[in-house]
Amino acid sequence: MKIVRADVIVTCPGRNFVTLKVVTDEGVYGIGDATLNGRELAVAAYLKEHVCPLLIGRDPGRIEDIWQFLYKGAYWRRGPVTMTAIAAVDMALWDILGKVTGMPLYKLLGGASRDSVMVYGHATGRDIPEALDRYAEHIDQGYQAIRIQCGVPNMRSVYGVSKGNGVYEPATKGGVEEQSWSTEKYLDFVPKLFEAVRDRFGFGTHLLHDAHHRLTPIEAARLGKAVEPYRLFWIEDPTPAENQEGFRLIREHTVTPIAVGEVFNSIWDCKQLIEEQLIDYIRATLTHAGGITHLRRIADFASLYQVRTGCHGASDLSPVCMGAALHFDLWVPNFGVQEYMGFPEAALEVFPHAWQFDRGTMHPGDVPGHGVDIDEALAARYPYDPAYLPVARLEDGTLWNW
Ligand code: EZ4
Ligand code: CO
Repeated sequence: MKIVRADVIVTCPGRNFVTLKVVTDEGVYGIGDATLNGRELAVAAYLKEHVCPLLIGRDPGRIEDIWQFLYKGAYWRRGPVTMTAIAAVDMALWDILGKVTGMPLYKLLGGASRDSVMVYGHATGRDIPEALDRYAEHIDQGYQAIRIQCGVPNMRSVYGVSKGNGVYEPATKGGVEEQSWSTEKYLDFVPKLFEAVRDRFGFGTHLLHDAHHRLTPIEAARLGKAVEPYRLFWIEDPTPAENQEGFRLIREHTVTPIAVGEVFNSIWDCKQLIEEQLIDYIRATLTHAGGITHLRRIADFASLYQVRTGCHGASDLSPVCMGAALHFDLWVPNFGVQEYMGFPEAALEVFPHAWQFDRGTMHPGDVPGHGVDIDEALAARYPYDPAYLPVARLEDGTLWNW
């Protein structure tokens, strides 16, 4: 079997997605997600100009060799653009292998380690009562794990809160939106949010929160310590993680579990965090961290240190990534939780999928491969529409971490 074509499909059914379709001489094809939020066309060009031509004529069954070829062979290793492109190829090749062997991806990986995958949803509100109402809705839908984000009093805007009544979408059209941030106001307020959740709903749900890299290590330590009574499942991205040793300071002060890594693209981004047991959950995901072949390596390494997975699953990771991730989650022995934000209706139509949601859990389905396809004719009806993540500035105008 040989690869005869590799096409890049850019589409915007409610938000932008980049998809790779790898076609073989036997007509079997595989699909991979190559979406890098806000920098979509860089990956599309990397694939189109530099990767797709190199795939032609290769045996799609040599997944590991093609991964090594694209990683080592480029000379320029790592980085989000490169690793997202490699991930898309890898995902598509695993999809082909599944179709050829007639097996769902999770069986190829070693079979299911659990009956279903626990996912967490997002409850966001402009203030505490609204956030609690959203939290209650998630409980009604069967969620066992819920992330809460809430507007901070006297702050102009806050990350993770949807505009109007729509679902929160981590990208805005028509330029880069500027939002404001005050660590002082946030730190004074946010423990009250968790207290309100536990007061109203008790301790029966896993409570999660994303600090979105806004704190310094000592501020993160203070937050972790202050919220220990509310027993969070995790605080996510408390501080930027380029400096992995920064997390030692957090660890010295608090037992609140830490999740990090949605922006990571290789095992080198989290090697120290994992081996020094500075985190509890690794959030790297298939699309941005080199696909199944590389994420499996990260998860196996993490398992040595009892670090569990908590894959990023925002709506900017396409339904293709969602499908592949659910296979991965169903198999991976050291699974923690999977993020699930849902998708715009149009995206669900463009990407026919075997995965299903059922009362706070998900299953990838049992069709061969990862079970997600793309309707190219429908995709063509949604042209690319540039959108960017917002940026955050301190109240004095200083550009801050998003
Ligand atoms: O900002 O997916 O946990 N989820 C998040 C997301 C990220 C976006 C980045 O593209 O932090 O909303
Ligand atoms: Co996050």
